[in-house]
Amino acid sequence: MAGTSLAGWLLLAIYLPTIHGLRLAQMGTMSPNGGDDGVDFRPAYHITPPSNWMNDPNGLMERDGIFHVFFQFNPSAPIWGAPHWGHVASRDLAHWQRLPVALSPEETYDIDGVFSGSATVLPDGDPVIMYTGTSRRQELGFFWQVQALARPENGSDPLLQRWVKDPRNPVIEDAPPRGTNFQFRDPQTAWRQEVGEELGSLWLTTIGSQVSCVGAAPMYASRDFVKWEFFGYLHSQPGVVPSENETECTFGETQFGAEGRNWEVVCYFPKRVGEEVIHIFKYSDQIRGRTPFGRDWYVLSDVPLAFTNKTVPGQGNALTPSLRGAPFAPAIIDHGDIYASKFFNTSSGRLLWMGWSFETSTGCTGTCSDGTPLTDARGWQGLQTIPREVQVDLETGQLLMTPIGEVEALRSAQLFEQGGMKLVPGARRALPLKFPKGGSGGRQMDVSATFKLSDEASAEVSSTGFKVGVAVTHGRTGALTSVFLNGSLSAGGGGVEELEMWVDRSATGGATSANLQGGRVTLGGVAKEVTLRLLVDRSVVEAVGQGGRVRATSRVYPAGRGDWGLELFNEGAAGSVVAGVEAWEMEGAFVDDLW
Ligand code: DQQ
Repeated sequence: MAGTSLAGWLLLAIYLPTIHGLRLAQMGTMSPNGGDDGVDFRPAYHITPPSNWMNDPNGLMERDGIFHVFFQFNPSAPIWGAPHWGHVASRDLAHWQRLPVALSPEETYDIDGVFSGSATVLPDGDPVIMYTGTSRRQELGFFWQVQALARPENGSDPLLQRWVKDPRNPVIEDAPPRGTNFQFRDPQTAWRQEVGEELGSLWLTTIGSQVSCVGAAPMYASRDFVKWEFFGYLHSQPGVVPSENETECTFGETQFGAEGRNWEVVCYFPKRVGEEVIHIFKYSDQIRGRTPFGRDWYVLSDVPLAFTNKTVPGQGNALTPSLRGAPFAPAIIDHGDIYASKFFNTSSGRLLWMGWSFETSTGCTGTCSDGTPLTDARGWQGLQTIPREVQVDLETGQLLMTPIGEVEALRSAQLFEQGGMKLVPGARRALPLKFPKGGSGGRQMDVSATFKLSDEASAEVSSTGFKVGVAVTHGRTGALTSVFLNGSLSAGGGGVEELEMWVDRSATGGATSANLQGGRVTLGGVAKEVTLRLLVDRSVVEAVGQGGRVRATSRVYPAGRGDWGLELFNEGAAGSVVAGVEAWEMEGAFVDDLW
């Protein structure tokens, strides 16, 4: 296949298992460090694998009032390998039941991995999964990728526990023209679309790809969901020119996407906002040397899709990312340890999002897919975020993404509630949390904090530094994770004009990704108050700032034992703020039976 070095693929195929073999051999002599006892770091209310390795969310759907989350799962080891589809289901998006593996590699076309994919609920109510089947063709050495279908064995089983692969698989074998079957995966939930008078209404899907050495989202069209044909490009990597000579994409570039020249887990969802339709497109890219090396992006557009069927990415893409006449530059979905996330629609028309948060503990590189002695000893890796509600804010031209309201069903004891707490500049205040007996000691918390500018701060006329936040303290060692909002006040007084949110892990210990994760918040006006929401769950802090305008999901591995706590701080020079905080203990999400 053009663009691929055979020696390179072979090297990787041999290299990864060998490395892991060595690590497993070391395990017997290794003892986990403080606090890492295999239980402490496993989140309780986030979806985690029953054991071993988890990565991308797959096949997200609601069917007859049951929500299904499938996920990339290696049942044999706590490292990436021969993906299966694990499965959990829920009736309320808060409590989840673990179900048997839904799809396993067992056919010639998927023998080396049932890679990522999606579910589409057809108009008759029957769901169908489209996934990527991979086989390591001996002569090619690496993962040859084709698309395949699976349907429930028994549509009347509300839990959809058993899945049958379509005998006509693979249903899409041809990568797009000038593409490669080595970079052709993760079909997206299909949508039905009028594509012109001649063709009428078709099913369309889009598949993460590399074409002519650029990241691309080719579309495939079908009338019957079985026969699919290339249908031009939905979108492709902005700012790069497709290569005339595909062999310029050498091994490293093709597999790991140097310069992001390969797109994975692409998603497209149109969303009605008032009278208009906003087109939301998402992709995942990897860039060696970037921290984080994997990242998820979105673009928005108010321009209708225009189908051209062109065969070169970027020359007639259907989607033009543009809002209110201005080009829409790719925006970061989450500044933390997130990759391969997905959007999905509920039957009531809500648009939700969920992402894989990989481990970043000591020794991990990238997404920790080849493990470390520590992750081997823990016996599991990876989690899914709490689903987030997605709204389009047309005023500021961005997505607002907040943890779904349903997660509040997991709140048990209220640990703290108080408003009107004045924090003068330099103040730091530990909150007296009331822990319930038998609870998590602050390791599982839902925290909301509001910081209002006091009159004296609002009256400031200079552009003074503003920095307020919440620190999660991790037991007796003094380790802490700070989440803060900083920026400046408007020159004319009255509020915060510039704002950023950051998760600071420099005093947490144990994470290998950047200590500071966060970024700028687009406010759309001067703000009188700023807000933080933290979902703390043992080794993850999901931080959401300013009503979903900024998100960072950060993994934390504090070594300390003893109760965790919360501290408020005001480190800015901008004047006093008045804080309000509510915090709850969170119950575990897993149940034996949904009824
Ligand atoms: N992981 C899957 C692929 C996908 C990648 C394999 C993203 O299908 O492209 O486990 O993490």
